[in-house]
Amino acid sequence: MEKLNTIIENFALEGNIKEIKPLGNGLINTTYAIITEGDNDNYVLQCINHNIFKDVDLLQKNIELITTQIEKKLIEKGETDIKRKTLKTIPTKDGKLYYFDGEKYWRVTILIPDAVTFESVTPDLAYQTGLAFGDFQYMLSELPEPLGETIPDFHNMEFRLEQLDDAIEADAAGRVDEMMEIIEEIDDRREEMCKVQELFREGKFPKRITHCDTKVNNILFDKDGKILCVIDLDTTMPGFVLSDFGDFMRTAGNKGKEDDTDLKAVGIDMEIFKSFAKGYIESAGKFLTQIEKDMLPYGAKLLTYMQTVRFLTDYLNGDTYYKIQYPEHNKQRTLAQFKHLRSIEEHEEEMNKFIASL
Ligand code: GN1
Ligand code: MG
Repeated sequence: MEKLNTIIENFALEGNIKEIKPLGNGLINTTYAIITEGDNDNYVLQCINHNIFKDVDLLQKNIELITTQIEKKLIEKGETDIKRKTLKTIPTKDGKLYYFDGEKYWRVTILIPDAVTFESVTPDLAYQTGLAFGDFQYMLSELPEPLGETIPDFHNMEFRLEQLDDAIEADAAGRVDEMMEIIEEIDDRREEMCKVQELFREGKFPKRITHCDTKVNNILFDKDGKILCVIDLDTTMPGFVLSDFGDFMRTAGNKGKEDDTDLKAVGIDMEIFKSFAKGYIESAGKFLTQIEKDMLPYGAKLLTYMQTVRFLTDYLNGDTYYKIQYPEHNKQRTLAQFKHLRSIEEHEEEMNKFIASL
């Protein structure tokens, strides 16, 4: 904590610091809340995972573009609660968007007051969130400058499968044998899961600006259950709308947890699916093409499949990417994601019918 104090001194913060404490449970960056004395703003200090986000300049410039655009759009709409609905970066004392301490990269934003996050939501919250994501994508459809890819090929399914193949080939942790059954299940679905990329190459499926990490705990709500804003903007970049729809179904749409040890608890919650889809199509309907709308249930499958592949790859590599809490954590995550995928597959027809009815 001593070290954190000296890091914070480099940022243009107001007020005296009372307390610094860990915040949230992200799997990538390390996050702290900075609580100040009196009525001053509180802040969020984050150590950027530089192994994963290699180009911090590009990352922070993207975020500045995104938040400036959201702020502008909200003001145009007559929104008054701007401070709680945009996640502006607090610059360093010399006006930079991050601070490099010679080893690590740090950034600061305001800690949005009176906000909460959830690991699961009610149907009503899911509906609100659907509306908000449609809006988020819409607001970012007219950025003054294009966004860069903060992680190249982030949601590229073909690339994720290549990474899995490399991991199987290397078998660095000696875990391939025990995962053979699931590796075969993954294989069976390869072609289908790369279909959207094929459609993109044929010019039949567009790319837009998408958040690419719409797990439910990346959304801030106020105390009355109204959505405030979407956080964790690191992966907001060009992608398929399926990513954002799908990641919400992968997380909030799961009756269990992404790493549930009780696989029986895992599976799609159709109430959440329907409520979110309704909200999302209400707001995104104004720009979605027919094929994008029709393929939303496929998106739920795709993102859950992709996350299964990513957790499995990390398990085979010996846990080099995701933070883990126990040695078999990535294995448990893989099994839980796969169980969720199976459940989505079982409900696909019902999902398709519902989307068609909207
Ligand atoms: C990571 O940062 P966090 O924990 O919100 C990951 C997502 C995964 C998610 C799985 C940059 O998100 O892509 O879907 O874990 N972020 C990155 O829980 O890889
Ligand atoms: Mg997060």
